[in-house]
Amino acid sequence: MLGLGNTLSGGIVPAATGGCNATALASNGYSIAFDGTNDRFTTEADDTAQNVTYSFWMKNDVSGDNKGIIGHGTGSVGHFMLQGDKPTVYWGTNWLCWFDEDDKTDDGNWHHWMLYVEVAAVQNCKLYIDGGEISVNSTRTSGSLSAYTTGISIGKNHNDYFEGKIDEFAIFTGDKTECAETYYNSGTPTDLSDESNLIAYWRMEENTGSTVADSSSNSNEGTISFGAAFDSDSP
Ligand SMILES: [Ca+2]
Repeated sequence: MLGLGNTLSGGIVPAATGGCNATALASNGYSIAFDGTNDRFTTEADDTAQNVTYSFWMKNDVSGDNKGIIGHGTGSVGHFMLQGDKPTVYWGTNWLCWFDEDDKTDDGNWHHWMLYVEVAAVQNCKLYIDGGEISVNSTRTSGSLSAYTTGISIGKNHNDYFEGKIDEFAIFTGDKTECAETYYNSGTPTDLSDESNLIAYWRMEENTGSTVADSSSNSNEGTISFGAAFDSDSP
């Protein structure tokens, strides 16, 4: 699926365009809770490695490892996790980027996360929590990118599962992190449905059934299973 913001053959990535808008949401009533054992959200979206930015709200109180926040198949493929207390981009064998530890990663409160992954140059990863940039701690680039084998999963990667709650999950082509402070909006989620470069946007407001609608224009609906459940706790 080619679109604006994809990596071009020369490695040039068009900058995110259209600016950043903080439009108020009418309401936000629900998130999805994951048990860390087998709960998952799956979709066919984001099934090919390309440079993207993930914007989401997350809450967990697990100290140490809490893996499986984002995955893309079997093995450590397109895997974002908390390894120890370090947010970790694990996009292939010996193809990693670790961020500094931060109190916000597991303090039991809702925080806004914005992660940029440059798939062919993983060392260029960027992470913002509540609008503030988290420094890159270390990288490993002796290996290579692993091809995705599924669309994105949330709460699961291979046999690793995330314990906590996630809400208002959006994917953008290219580097959208210039919008991190705007989307954090002092702790109140904004409506991202009209933002530029949007691939998918799951608001998780259904509170019934197992299908999660895509609030972008791309109809990338998701499915929750194995006990992942809507939860009235939301940011
Ligand atoms: Ca929501």
